[in-house]
Amino acid sequence: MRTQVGIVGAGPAGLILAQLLYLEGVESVVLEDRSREYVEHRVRAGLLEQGTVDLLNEIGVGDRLRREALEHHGIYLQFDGRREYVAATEMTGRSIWIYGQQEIAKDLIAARLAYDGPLLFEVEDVSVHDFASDDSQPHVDFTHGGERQRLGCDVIAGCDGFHGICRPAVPDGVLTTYEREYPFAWLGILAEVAPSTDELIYCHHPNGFALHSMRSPAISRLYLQVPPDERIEDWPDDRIWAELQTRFALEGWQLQEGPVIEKGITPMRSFVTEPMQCGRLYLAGDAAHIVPPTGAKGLNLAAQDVRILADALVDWYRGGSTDRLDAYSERALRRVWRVQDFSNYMTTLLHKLGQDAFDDRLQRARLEYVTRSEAAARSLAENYVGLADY
Ligand code: FAS
Ligand code: PHB
Repeated sequence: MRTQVGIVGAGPAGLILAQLLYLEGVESVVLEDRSREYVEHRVRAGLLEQGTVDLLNEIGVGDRLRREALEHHGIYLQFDGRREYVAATEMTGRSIWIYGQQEIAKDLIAARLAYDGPLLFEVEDVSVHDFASDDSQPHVDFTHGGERQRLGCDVIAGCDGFHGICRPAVPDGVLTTYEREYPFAWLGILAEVAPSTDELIYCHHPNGFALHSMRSPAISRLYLQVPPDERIEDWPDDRIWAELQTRFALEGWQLQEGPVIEKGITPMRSFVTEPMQCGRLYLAGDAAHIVPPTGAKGLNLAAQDVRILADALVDWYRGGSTDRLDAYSERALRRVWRVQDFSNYMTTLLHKLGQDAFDDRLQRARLEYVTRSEAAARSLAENYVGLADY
């Protein structure tokens, strides 16, 4: 097999990149090791920046999103038994949107298959080769339908997530990684109950952080901060609801409960790889960086990475210039570190950090500041809705 761009991974990064390239007449083949069923039902992100929604509309996969996504104009911060509103749209002119990651995957896969764009699911033993120098012959080896195959390509896009094979395939000494593990995790549930709030509630509580998000007018998405090694078996549904009631308790407001249809525990880490490229291999999305989900940035960052990469690839195919390809990492990393800083800020602002009493007071002071200072609230808002052209 031969193509121009070999894309490993059919998550948001890989599928958006394939669509961007297709619209510019650049060929690609997408290789995914899970089934279509799995990719289209994997519960992950739900909050989209205005910029991501604009991009999905631009590449022609926004029809259902425009009909079904929920537009939000701000968030609530809850602490010390009070709930304060951050009017993000009022301060930035940009909205945030609730639309499940699996819905985005369904829309992108449907678009890809509608024009017979090569997209292979359930590939096995994927490995990437011969990409490290600019005069190499990059190729991806894989097994599909029991047959070992080789995909020759000009460049490889590593969009295979944090646990993928592309980043580890880079020769030693090329990449530098920066990481931070947080001493807690998130227990997340999907529940068949109408959200008890019109917009997201980020809650700071002595027992730990809690988040009330949603997926639709009938489906709520809620998260609890739990210890890092917590087992989901130790959290029967009634214990989860009891703890959510405790953390969200507020005079005159009631959290509605309902059947839990999905639950899981997610580790909390920050991770960055520099550079995000090696020769003809380009890393994008979670393959290159992970942010704690407190800032709701992972998917949005993946979308921005591949927008930059696609523009640079089109430039190269159209005019032969590698300038933008050579600058891909530098350009993408500027936003990656902005988002890393914001995600760390939201995480340390709202989680129980096991700190001493002095730091406790400092955390309070920061929460107080962001709900009293217009300048502080605007800074949070502009990062939360997504910085344009950063
Ligand atoms: P992905 O991990 O999504 O996709 C990589 C793909 O590569 C997968 O389909 C995988 O199966 C495939 N793959 C892996 N190895 C392979 C191999 N060897 N061969 C072939 N294919 C391979 N982000 C937000 O922006 N907003 C949110 O609200 C938000 N909430 C989140 C909540 C949770 C609980 C979690 C865990 C994450 C959340 N995120 C959120 C972040 C999340 O959405 C990721 O950033 C996003 O999925 C990144 O997309 P990709 O880089 O495409 O990686
Ligand atoms: C979600 O809806 O899954 C979600 C929303 C906001 C976050 C994290 C996750 O900060």
